[in-house]
Amino acid sequence: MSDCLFCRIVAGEIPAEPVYQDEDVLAFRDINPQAPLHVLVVPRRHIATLNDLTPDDAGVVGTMHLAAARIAAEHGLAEAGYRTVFNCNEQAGQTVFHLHLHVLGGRALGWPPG
Ligand code: D5M
Repeated sequence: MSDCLFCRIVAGEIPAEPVYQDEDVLAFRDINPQAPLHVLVVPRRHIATLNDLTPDDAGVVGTMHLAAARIAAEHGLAEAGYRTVFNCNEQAGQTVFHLHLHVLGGRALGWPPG
């Protein structure tokens, strides 16, 4: 989708700071970090929200989580802990409608989220 921000990052049309990539996903630093580590893991293929997943997407969603754990470990956070978050639609605060998994860590994170 040419008008999707994260599709354009995946295509290299908009710069981002990549931290991991494979054939199915790209991970890059959030432009407005909420923690010392704040990375977004996105599928290369456009999927708007969690509601739009189909059983065929189970593999890529698994890959997104494996990437998150790998990124956290590479940043020394496996033992200390970190958080992964999908925001889905307006009340959860989703602002970019291309599925993305937030990976947050490097500080104590409050619960419940606001
Ligand atoms: O999260 C959307 C996230 O996307 C939010 O944390 C900011 C981030 N964002 C927006 N534009 C960019 C660019 N250009 N690079 C990196 N990160 C970006 P949501 O869950 O939809 O609220």
